[in-house]
Amino acid sequence: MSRIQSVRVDQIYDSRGKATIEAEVVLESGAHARAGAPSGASTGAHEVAAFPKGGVSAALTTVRQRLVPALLGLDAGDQASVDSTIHAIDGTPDLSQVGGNSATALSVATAMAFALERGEPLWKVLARPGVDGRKFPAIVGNCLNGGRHAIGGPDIQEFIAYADDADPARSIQAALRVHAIIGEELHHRYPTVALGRGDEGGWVAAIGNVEALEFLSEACAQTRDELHIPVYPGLDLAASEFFEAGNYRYHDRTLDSPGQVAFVAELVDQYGIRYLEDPLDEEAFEPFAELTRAVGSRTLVVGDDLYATNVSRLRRGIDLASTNAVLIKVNQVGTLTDTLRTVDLAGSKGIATVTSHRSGEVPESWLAHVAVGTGARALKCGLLGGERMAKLNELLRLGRATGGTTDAR
Ligand code: 2PG
Ligand code: MG
Repeated sequence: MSRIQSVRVDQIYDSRGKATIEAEVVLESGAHARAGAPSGASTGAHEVAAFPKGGVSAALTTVRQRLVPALLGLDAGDQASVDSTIHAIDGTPDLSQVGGNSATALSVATAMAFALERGEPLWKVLARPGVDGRKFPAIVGNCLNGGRHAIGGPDIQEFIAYADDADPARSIQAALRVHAIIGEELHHRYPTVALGRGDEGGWVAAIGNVEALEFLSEACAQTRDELHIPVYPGLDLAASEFFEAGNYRYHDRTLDSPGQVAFVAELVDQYGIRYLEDPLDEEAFEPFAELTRAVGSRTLVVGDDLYATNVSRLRRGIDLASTNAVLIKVNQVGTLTDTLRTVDLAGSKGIATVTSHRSGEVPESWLAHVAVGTGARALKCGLLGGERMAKLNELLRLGRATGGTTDAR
């Protein structure tokens, strides 16, 4: 038994300079690991509370006084009982006493300590049936930012390079190339205008949605020609952020729900989009289903705020055929056990999973292991900045360690 000997939680900062939580778990064997939790900006209404009222300091007090004593002596190899202890001590449906970020940091640090004790990589401890570590996710690489992640940019939150090579090294290379070409082209077209980068490393420019899509699709086409790697345009609209009183409000147009479905379906066909996240409001299960019926054979239709990694919301989406994919963010739901429950439901119903970072991240690499261990269809973790590179570089290492993939796409 891998008994937990001590647990420490502390405040650290995320990539936006906002306070978050880190946990360290030490086992009786001496094995120990640390994990930090990320934070979102465009958070879904159905996510657990990242922190209790009172923020990080209130979370630290509650965890230290009430949760840590309950975790001592538990078996780190029994993730389900560690995670159910977190829920039992919290006692609320949305983890609003200890906070989802404390839950994530504690849950992941426990799994990491256990993996270290066993001398195994984290992905193996998390591995779902049939996962052998030789199948790698496509890369969802954020190239241009808008919405809440970039003041002054387009309404759409993320313009994405979806790089879908079986070899993660090639996918990463292609996504980075698309990012670089967009930077060069923006500079070329607007030589005297200042260019910035958003929260996730994508470019920020004062351009509209359609112009941004044109930059993106041209950069993908050029990269395909140069490198012969399958890379195509993708979007995360984060549509709940501009959905007001039944309408989708863009800077230049207002669309009702059928109008939004038609507009997005047209974009998919016009630009050859293969990755489409949150094109509709987080309560729009039926309109999502309409859109998936229209374009789901040509693109992943991914629910992020729609599901919030929550198993019962995903069940509803499956019943209504709302999407063909689900975004997986550990701290949207709290613990690894909650996360794996959602992953397993998706797997049993043929719904693809996309393992995702948050816009405020920590410079850690465990997310790459969650992606590989859960057999994710894609890993979304941004492209530039140390906190994003930590995950991409870990995926490269995992690719090398297992000798790469044998599967063709
Ligand atoms: C999203 C994420 C990450 P946030 O909407 O998918 O890209 O953003 O972490 O702000 O919710
Ligand atoms: Mg999203």
